[in-house]
Amino acid sequence: MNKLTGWDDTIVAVATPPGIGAIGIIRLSGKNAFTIVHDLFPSKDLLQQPSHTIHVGFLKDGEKIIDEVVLSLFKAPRSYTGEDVIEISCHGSPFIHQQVLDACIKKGARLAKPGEFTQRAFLQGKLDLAQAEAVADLIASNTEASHKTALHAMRGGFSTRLKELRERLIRFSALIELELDFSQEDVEFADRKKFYELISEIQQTTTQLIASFRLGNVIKNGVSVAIIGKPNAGKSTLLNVLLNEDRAIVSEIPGTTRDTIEEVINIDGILFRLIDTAGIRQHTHDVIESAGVERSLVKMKEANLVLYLFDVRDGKLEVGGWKLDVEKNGLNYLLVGNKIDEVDEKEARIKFAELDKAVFISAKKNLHIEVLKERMVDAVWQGGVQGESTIITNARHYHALKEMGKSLVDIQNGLDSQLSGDLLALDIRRCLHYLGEITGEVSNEDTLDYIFSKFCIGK
Ligand SMILES: Nc1nc2c(ncn2[C@@H]2O[C@H](COP(=O)(O)OP(=O)(O)OP(=O)(O)O)[C@@H](O)[C@H]2O)c(=O)[nH]1
Ligand SMILES: [Mg+2]
Repeated sequence: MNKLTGWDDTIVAVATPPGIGAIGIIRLSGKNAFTIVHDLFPSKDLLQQPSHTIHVGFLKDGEKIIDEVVLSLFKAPRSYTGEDVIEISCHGSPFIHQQVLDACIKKGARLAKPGEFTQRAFLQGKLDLAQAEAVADLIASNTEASHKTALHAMRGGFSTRLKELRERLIRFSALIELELDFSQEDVEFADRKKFYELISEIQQTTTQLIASFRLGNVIKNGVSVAIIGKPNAGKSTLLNVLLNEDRAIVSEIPGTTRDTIEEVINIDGILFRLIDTAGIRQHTHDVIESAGVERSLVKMKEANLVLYLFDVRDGKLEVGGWKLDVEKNGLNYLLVGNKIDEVDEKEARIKFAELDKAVFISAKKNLHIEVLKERMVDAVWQGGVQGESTIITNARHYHALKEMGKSLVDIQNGLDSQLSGDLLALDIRRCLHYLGEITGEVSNEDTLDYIFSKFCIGK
């Protein structure tokens, strides 16, 4: 690992966001962190201080006082990176931050690259790769649900499980490779039945993780919700009431909304991207409106969830075209009967009784909107992935898991057809490779640079 470029340097960066604040933190990590700061901090002999202590004093560049600061000391290996780390808390002025950085660089530190602290934590074995990537997700998390999945992954989540499976697979692989050395003698060290069981177990975990990606992805990036329905159904009114503001124009003229409008709301810790669309009707001679209708249909197909809104005063819900579209595309949808304030609620429920999924609301009078929100949240969690269970959110992991899945099928087919040990060993190696890619046992400098370059500087 030591051959990575710049690995030996002591790195420095501002760890707090740019701009003015109450305090700012400059972080150093590397073998010279203590001597560098020691030279800038005359009031105490830092080299004699124990780990996990804090010290107040002036930070000086030669005779010039830069700031009065607080130092937090972390000696290797008990630090975030696993190396010697010092955090300098100074006053939150960008000018002071720059002065502190310059002084550290003058004494031999180098400016850290994005994510380099976390990269070092990974290289020192403090975190595996999946955990390190979860650190970036944790920083970026902006809802309760995305925070929870990132935290779970950072604390080991599924990588512990994958590592355990990988170790068991390595043991089998070693036995099979051993058989190859004795190929003349026709011996079997690896119990094929047990091996088959292990492969099924890995396959189960892999399939489950792959399936969780859809949900993981919506948790991370938000659930797109297309509000679809005939002109005048009240789609824009619904958007406004969900947002609690007059975002879209509402009028009694059918065909008011021409273009799609998107806004974001947070319901129960989940981010929803609401999309108000142009009302769908087949026979419009208005070119702009029909372009809008086209766009609505596209948005509907792309959405994670469709709210199909209808006016409860309509004689009967035309379940024709849209339902086919929704179901053909495997879309998740909720039927929403609007304008319940205009009719007798009980009668309406009886009239539409055959629509078992329907929710009845009045967008205009703000009736049962909470029920609709609950149903939207339920629609996201449906599919059984809940609470503590592991959810993957990272596209890199998803692709590695997919490849693993393919190699597992090959191994199984190989076992079924009593494939020779050397060919089986190849498939196993392929599977091990992808497993290791997720947790970082298998990695190269380019992949690492790519992953960590997406972090912010100072992390
Ligand atoms: N009584 C009643 N009227 C409503 C309700 N929701 C919307 N309306 C009215 O229905 C009319 C159409 O509402 P919009 O929200 O513009 O309908 P839309 O579906 O966006 O229509 P287009 O953009 O033309 O497709 C307006 O006059 C609204 O005030 C409701 O719950 N009850
Ligand atoms: Mg509208």
